[in-house]
Amino acid sequence: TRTLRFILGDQLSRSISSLDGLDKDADVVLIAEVMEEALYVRHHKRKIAFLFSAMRHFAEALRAEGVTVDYRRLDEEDGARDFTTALSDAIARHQPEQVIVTEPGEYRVLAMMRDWAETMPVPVLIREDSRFICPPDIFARWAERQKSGLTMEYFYREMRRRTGLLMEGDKPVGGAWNFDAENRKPLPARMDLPARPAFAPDAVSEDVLRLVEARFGEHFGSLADFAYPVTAEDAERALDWFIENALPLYGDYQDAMRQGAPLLFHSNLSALINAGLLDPLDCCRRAEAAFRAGAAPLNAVEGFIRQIIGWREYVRGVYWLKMPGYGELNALEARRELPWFFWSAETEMNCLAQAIGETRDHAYAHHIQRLMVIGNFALLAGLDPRQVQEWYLVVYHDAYEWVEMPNVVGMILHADGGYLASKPYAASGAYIDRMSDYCRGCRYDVKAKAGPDACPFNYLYWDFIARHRERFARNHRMGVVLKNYERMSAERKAEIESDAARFLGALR
Ligand code: FAD
Ligand code: DLZ
Ligand code: SF4
Repeated sequence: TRTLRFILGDQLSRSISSLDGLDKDADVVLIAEVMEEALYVRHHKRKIAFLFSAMRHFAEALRAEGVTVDYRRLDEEDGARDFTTALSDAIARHQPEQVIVTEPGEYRVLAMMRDWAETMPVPVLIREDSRFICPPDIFARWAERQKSGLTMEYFYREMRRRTGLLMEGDKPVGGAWNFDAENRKPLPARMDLPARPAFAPDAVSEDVLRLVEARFGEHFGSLADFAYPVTAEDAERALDWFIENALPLYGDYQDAMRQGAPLLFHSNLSALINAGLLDPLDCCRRAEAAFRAGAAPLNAVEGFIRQIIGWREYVRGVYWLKMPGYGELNALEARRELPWFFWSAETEMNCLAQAIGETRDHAYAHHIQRLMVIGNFALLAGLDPRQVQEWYLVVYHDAYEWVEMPNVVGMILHADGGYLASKPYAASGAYIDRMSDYCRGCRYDVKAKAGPDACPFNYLYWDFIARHRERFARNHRMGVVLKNYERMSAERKAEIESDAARFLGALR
């Protein structure tokens, strides 16, 4: 063997940099199911099943090409405990001259890889992950130039220029960079949603589903009706389906929520992109082509592209810039334990019960559920950032630390003091009522401001503002809200405080 190429579970792309220069006659590709990766947090069953099945299918596809693959299964006799053992076993078996890996999505694993370079008997080369548009050092240089703090929008414009997506020369197509103002419509009650394609499990997936139920049966979540793509071909079909059927209305209803319909017009491609079954830039080019062909409007296509080359790249940049240490931040000194209903979905707050129940059933919730329902609650209730991070890393099938952590620490909890997003995404019940039909089925009254029947978001919002008013006084984007609070009567302020204390005191 000349080169041993180690591919991790979220690097399942034929064009991954660790496969560049592959010599089919001499090299071996190592892929390993290992207990430590399934247990460092107790991932949702669906996430483990998706990854193991995708890994097995990827190995098959490489073999079909004539590549030698050393595939370590979790359930074999001498299965490897962790990445390090899997690699040293494979070095002993294949006696390679060198090992090549692609940089991972987590600082924890990067530290492991750097260790390998020291401790393994052959050189270990770590290559850049070329699936991302903005390498960490370019992001760091951009961030350094931003003298008054980071703004995603400016970063996004750089990425538009860098990729040429939706550009005419150096100008944005349509004369504006951003059409977000058009992308906040509530869903009309009678609006039909497009039926989704299902990807029924094949024999490989059935095997994996049995393995996951047997080994990780106690983990959060359901495996019922598993129908997510696990091959690059099926991922491509899911992308085709999205571009044709959901993209045209993706923009309009991007922020809408409807009970019983977690997907709406969302792509549900995140787990496929993050694991390597789809290329992010390719997804954007496909969306752009639909716009150029007149098959999807600009607000939808721009919105979709912004999520991918804007937000997705931006959060990754912040992650690598701020690690290690980003996960420990707690600017708002939030210390409350995660309530049990995050695992049981049993709460009388209907919006939360729906979003958490869908998360349990599908390992998915769309962005506004994650941000403005669950995230908003975590922020207002002052939940411990470490526990909230772990929850988000466990429950979503697209969750890896590089993307989960900045979304939790920076976007929802403001635990980084406003580094990633200058203003906390806090909202009262009125926002959820406007954007969803959840409140109709809720035991709380979204219109009531105080007392045991009032929507808890209503007083938790003001209690949150009150608790942090000194800090927020320094944030000009919070000026109007603070003024509204200061104008309240002393009785009203006391009522907010006691409603919040009663509610929070009863959380278990
Ligand atoms: P669509 O709405 O169809 O969006 C298209 C694509 O844009 C997504 O597939 C995703 O790749 C990308 N994207 C959109 N928003 C973001 C964002 N804020 N950050 C990064 N990428 C984005 N996304 C993850 O992939 N993994 C996570 O672990 C994750 N954790 C999150 C935690 C919180 C608290 C919040 C608020 C958001 C999180 N997101 C995460 C971002 C976003 O919610 C999901 O990417 C999205 O819901 C996935 O569904 P979709 O593919 O249907 O998205
Ligand atoms: C999430 C995950 C799980 C559950 N299992 C494995 C595994 O057995 N083998 C593997 O290579 N990768 C797995 N992964 C994905 C890794 O955790 C991921 O590659 C690292 O966290 C780096 O992002
Ligand atoms: Fe959620 Fe409040 Fe509406 Fe109930 S009333 S669904 S708690 S926003």
